[in-house]
Amino acid sequence: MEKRVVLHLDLDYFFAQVEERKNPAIAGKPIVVCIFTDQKAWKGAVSTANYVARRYGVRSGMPVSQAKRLLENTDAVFLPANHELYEEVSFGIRTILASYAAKLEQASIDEFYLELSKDAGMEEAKEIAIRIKNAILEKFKLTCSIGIGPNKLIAKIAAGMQKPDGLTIVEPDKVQEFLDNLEVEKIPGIGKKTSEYLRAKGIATIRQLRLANFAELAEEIGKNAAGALREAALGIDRSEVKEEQQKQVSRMTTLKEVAESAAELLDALKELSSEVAQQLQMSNMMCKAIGVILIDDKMAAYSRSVTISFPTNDGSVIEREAYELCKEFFSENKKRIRRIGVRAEKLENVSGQKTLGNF
Ligand code: TTP
Ligand code: MG
Ligand code: MG
Repeated sequence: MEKRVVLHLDLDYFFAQVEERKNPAIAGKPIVVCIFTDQKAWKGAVSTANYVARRYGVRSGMPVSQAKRLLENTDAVFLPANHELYEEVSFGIRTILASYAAKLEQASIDEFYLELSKDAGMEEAKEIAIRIKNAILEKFKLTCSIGIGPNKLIAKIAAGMQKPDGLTIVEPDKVQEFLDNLEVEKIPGIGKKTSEYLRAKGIATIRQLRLANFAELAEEIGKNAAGALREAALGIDRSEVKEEQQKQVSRMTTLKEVAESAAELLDALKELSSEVAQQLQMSNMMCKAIGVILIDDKMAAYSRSVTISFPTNDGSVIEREAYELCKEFFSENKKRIRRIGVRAEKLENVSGQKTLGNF
């Protein structure tokens, strides 16, 4: 087996941290980001909460009404999720990470795997991790937690060990020692059912799992599941860091002056569209949809997109569509726009073949 150095990065209380950065006045208060179905009636689910709110027992997925009860008599702030903004930040972070990795895989909106170059040792990996943390802090004022290990499994578990703002490094010859004392629930993907099953058998730690009777496990939960548990308990993970094809190309800029009409955005749109087009041409891609992102002076983000009838990588076509989208936006909204982005979506290779995962 070839020696690898894999780094896993997960942003700390991601949506809530972005909200905190956007509005420093709420920092230090319990912050709950909510997916509301009815905001006035406090209906919906908690998307995430900052660590202050978590101390009161607030968790992702719980009903907003329950979080409200837990935080009664505090100065808690409940905010609706602003997905566009989180996507934009996520994309920016991805761009930073790309420059540090031989291979980069985005596992979720706030989670990434990086495979470092083959001859990078653990010391170098540590330096890279520190540089990445600083770059994200400097550019986005966000903290993250990083784990480094010889494979994805170990890197991911390590990243969760010292949240927030953690950095945990597991040397290849320390893997078993690292795993043995952990509870079985630390293995990613172990659901409630498996956890209950193992605990009922007296298997609570990874050491106990490693020493368990696997023939018996295989009999009871199937060969595949038991085999997967055994490999995890031994710290074995052969899966590769999968570099997906690009799904979108986008460029953003901060305006010199606040814009309140599409006409005021024309220069910026021209430049951004031309940059997006160049990037598409360089990667031998066409787009079948074009989007704009508009961010106002209160940091609220809005996006609009349109599917076009034939694929393009022509800057003037992108610019025209983006301009129409901005006109449409201003006809419906009176906002003061500070940042603008142009995005090419639904990418396909020039040969006409769809790139994987676009649809
Ligand atoms: P996570 O990385 O699981 O959580 P987190 O970043 O908020 O906190 P942690 O410091 O523990 O990493 O998820 C990333 C984002 O995904 C999170 O900020 C909000 C969103 N999310 C949901 O909307 N619903 C959910 O149930 C979960 C788990 C996450
Ligand atoms: Mg996170
Ligand atoms: Mg995550």
